[in-house]
Amino acid sequence: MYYKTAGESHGQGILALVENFPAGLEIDKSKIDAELRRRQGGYGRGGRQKIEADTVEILTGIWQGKSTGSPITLWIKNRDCRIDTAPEIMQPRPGHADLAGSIKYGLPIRPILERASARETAGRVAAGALAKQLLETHGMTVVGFVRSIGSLPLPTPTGNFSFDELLRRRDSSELYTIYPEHDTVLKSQIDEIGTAGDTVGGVVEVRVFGVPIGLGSHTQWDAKLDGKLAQAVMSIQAIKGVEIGLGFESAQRLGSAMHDPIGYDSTLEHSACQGFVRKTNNAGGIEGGMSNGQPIIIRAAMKPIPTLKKPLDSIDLRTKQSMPTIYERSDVCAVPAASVVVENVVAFTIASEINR
Ligand code: EPS
Repeated sequence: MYYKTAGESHGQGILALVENFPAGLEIDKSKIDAELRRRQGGYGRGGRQKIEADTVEILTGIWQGKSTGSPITLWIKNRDCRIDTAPEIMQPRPGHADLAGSIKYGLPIRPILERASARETAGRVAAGALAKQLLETHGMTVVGFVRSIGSLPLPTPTGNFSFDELLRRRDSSELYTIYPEHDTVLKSQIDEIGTAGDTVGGVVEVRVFGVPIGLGSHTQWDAKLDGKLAQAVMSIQAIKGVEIGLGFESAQRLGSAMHDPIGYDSTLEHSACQGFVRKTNNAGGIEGGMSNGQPIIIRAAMKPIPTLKKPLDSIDLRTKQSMPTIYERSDVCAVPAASVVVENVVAFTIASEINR
């Protein structure tokens, strides 16, 4: 199972084509729409989301409410469709695809930014929300949330939170964190940053519950589950770091304080872990490129969005003279939205492993 996306930020819309989705699954379109709605939300979003009201149209691959095994086409229409009249930009924005894309393809910046835009993630979320419905039939659940925004610390969640508890907490926070009591402080931080004409990034985390032992493989570099997840997540716009389990912190620990000792509990024989229990999950549910029956835990670092009200130094591509970047509008903070994108991208990657 795999997917591709197509579409431009201010073109007619965004499309996702999902191949090799199994036949016979009942598909609930409202679950895809709910994820699209969540992706548009979160405190700190810019003016664009007041224009768009994303819903999916399923163009192919579903018959009488069920998947047919044929390619599934998911279509999300853009309301702000003005690509042909949108102004040309001559100053590439530091941090964006503008400079490298324009030079590589020998094109003006406009067609580059239109495809590089994070609007494309609407397609990834639609594909992921479809894949989640396959995961559900295998008893797997996925939840994504915001771990931090900017430099403001949030408590570190313990490994003991259940899926339901994480979901309940996350859905009561305007910032999609699992500590809604910190929303006020985070919101005023975002307001201050926005007033200063700046943008802010953060860290998001995704946990997958009910993952059986043995997804992925140790046998080849491109069959490893951690490698597949890292590529899927790292390819999301503005993501600059990915870690699984303890991630970078594991480099500082001794082996005895890192690896998760193995125990056996026969009452769990019929669950995902087949009875093989761990007191800790520092490995984040993956050992040797394979799922080990523990929840998968993956984090991603999102850089601040490169479109800033406060201009940055750049060069006019025609004259090669110094010119500040120009600004139309942007998000001050899209970290909550990124948590939805990472959640759905992870869901798709795991679902592809059960349906190879
Ligand atoms: C984006 C620029 C902004 C964001 C956009 C990503 O769009 P606009 O230029 O129309 O204001 O809002 O994200 C989305 C449209 C979205 O749906 O997430 C960019 O340049 O990457």
